Amino acid sequence: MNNNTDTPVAIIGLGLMGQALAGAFLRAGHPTTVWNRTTSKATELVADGAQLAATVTDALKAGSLTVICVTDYPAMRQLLGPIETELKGRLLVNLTSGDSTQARAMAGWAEERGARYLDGAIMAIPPAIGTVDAVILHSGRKPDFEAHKGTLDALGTVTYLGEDHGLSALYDVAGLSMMWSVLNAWLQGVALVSTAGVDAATFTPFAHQVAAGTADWLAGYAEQIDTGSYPADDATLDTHVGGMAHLIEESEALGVNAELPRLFKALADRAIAAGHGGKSYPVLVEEFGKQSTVYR
Ligand code: FVH
Repeated sequence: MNNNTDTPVAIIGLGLMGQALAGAFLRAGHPTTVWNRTTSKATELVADGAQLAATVTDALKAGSLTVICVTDYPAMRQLLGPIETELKGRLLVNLTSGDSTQARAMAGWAEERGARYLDGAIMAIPPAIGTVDAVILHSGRKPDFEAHKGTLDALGTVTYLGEDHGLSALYDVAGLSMMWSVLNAWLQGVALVSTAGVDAATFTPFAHQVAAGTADWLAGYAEQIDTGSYPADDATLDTHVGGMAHLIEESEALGVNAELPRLFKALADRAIAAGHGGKSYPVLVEEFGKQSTVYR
C-alpha cells in the first residue's frame, strides 16, 4: 500500500467539495495539482501550495491518482470525453454523486480507454473532509483501491465496498434513505409533542434514545432477512399495525400531518394481506423490494 504523503495527486473540480478535498491532500503533505473550469476557485488552494494545471490533461499527468468531483456524471463525461486518449494507464477516483447505472457505465467507458477507475461516494459535508467523520465509500477493482488507500486516507475514513463499481452509489442512496427516515420520524415526533407545549430540545434526548435503541435491533433483523425466516420473538407485524393505527389517529386528532404514519401502515397492511401478520417486522422487506404503487 502506498501510504507516504509525498504521492502527487490531482483534483479536477473545485466546487465546495473539490476545494475541501484538495485542501485535505495539501494539509496531509501531498503535492497537489488542481484544475477547475472557473480558474478563480483555485486561488486560495494555490496560495496554500497547490499547483494550478492549465488543462485537464496537465492535471491528469501530474497526479499518481486523479480525484474528480464535479456536479454530475454528464459534466464528468464533458470533461474527459475530449481527452479520452490521455486516460490510458491513469487511475481515476470519481467522487461525483450519481446513480449505480451511471457509475457502472462510467467505469466501463474509462476502462475501455485503458484507465483504472474507482467510483466513490462522499458521506460528509465539505468542512468534515480530512477528519474521521468524513466517510468516503469506494468501489471498483480491489488492487486499485489497495494501492491507493494510503493516499486516499488523507480525505477521511476511507472504506472499500467491493468490485462492483455501482456499490458506492447504492450505499450512498441507501444512507440517504436512512438519514431522511430518521429525520422525518424525529420531525413527526417534534410536531406531536409540540401540541402539548413540549419544545424540540426537550423531546430530543428521548428521541435519540429511541433511535439508538432501534438501531440496536438491526443486526438481529438483518440475520432474519438474510435467512428468510421471521420468527416474531419480540412483536408480530399485526401488533405493530395496531400501534401505527394509534399513531395515525393521534396525529389526525391533534392536527398533525399523518402522511408518514399512513405510509408505514399502507406497507404493513400489504404485508399482512400477503399473510405475514404473525411474522416479525423485517418481513416488510418484501414490500420494499417491489416497485412503488403510489407516489410515482
Ligand atoms: N457539497 C456537499 O456537501 C456534497 C456532499 C456529498 C457529495 N456531494 C457531491 O459532490 C459533487 C460536487 O459537489 P460540490 O458541492 O462541490 O458542488 P459545486 O460547488 O456546485 O461544484 C460543482 C463543480 O463541478 C464543476 N462543473 C460542473 N459542470 C461542469 C462542466 N460541464 N465542466 C467542467 N466542470 C463542471 C464546477 O465547475 P465551475 O462551475 O466552478 O466552473 C464545480 O467545480 C456533486 O456530485 C455533489 O452531489 C457534495
